[in-house]
Amino acid sequence: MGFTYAHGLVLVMAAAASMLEVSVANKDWVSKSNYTGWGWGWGWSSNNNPLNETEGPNKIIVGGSENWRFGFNYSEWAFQNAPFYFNDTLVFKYDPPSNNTFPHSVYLFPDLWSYWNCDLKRAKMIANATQGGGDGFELALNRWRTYYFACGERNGFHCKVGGMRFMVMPLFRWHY
Ligand SMILES: *[C@@H]1O[C@H](CO)[C@@H](O)[C@H](O)[C@H]1NC(C)=O
Ligand SMILES: *[C@@H]1O[C@H](CO)[C@@H](O)[C@H](O)[C@H]1NC(C)=O
Ligand SMILES: *[C@@H]1O[C@H](CO)[C@@H](O)[C@H](O)[C@H]1NC(C)=O
Ligand SMILES: *[C@@H]1O[C@H](CO)[C@@H](O)[C@H](O)[C@H]1NC(C)=O
Ligand SMILES: *[C@@H]1O[C@H](CO)[C@@H](O)[C@H](O)[C@H]1NC(C)=O
Ligand SMILES: *[C@@H]1O[C@H](CO)[C@@H](O)[C@H](O)[C@H]1NC(C)=O
Ligand SMILES: [Cu+2]
Repeated sequence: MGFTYAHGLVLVMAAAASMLEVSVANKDWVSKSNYTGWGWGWGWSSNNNPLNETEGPNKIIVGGSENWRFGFNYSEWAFQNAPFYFNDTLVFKYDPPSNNTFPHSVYLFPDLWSYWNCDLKRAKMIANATQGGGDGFELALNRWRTYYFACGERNGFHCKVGGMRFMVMPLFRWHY
């Protein structure tokens, strides 16, 4: 378990550093540690729950109580709620389009370059504007890959300016 913890932390830091978005020197990164996800507290610094390795995969609501919306910093959220594990499920919740909400969606970028530039040309839509309603859109992290998520609305504006992007690299969980 000690190894899992350290291993996870190193990978999280590496992922965060490669994003160039999350500064480890940022004084806020320890204190702003409220756990906004939903689950049993696998986050390494996020809450008071001890690791409970008898639990199976978690369901994590992206953004916690903020859901999937414009103007929330999801790369920071992902950093604070890491690590995520193989077979965990991410849930994207957002209101369907109506007269008083702006639509959102979920896209996957193929690589870091397009993620970094919010370049949607080769991105794949995995959930359209209506699929975030109700219980939300669920995606199981069942591939050994880095997932580059973003909202695809307004031709990258939500991604670039609205903070609606983050990346996740699922880790192997040694024990259940
Ligand atoms: C998100 O937060 C990180 C770390 O605090 C910061 O570096 C980054 O610029 C923020 N991104 C947005 C879109 O506000
Ligand atoms: C974090 O938790 C503290 C104390 O529990 C609370 O006062 C604060 O409002 C919370 N911050 C956020 C962003 O939820
Ligand atoms: C871990 O979770 C299981 C299933 O919810 C529960 O039965 C068990 O008591 C928990 N163990 C600890 C140490 O919290
Ligand atoms: C992930 O879930 C699938 C289907 O439930 C299961 O067959 C597989 O063993 C799981 N893999 C890991 C590493 O937990
Ligand atoms: C949106 O507004 C139009 C005209 O203002 C109205 O006819 C329509 O019913 C509204 N739709 C919803 C979902 O509220
Ligand atoms: C979104 O996807 C759902 C499920 O595939 C489909 O039923 C719906 O028509 C789509 N909505 C739009 C606006 O494309
Ligand atoms: Cu959006």
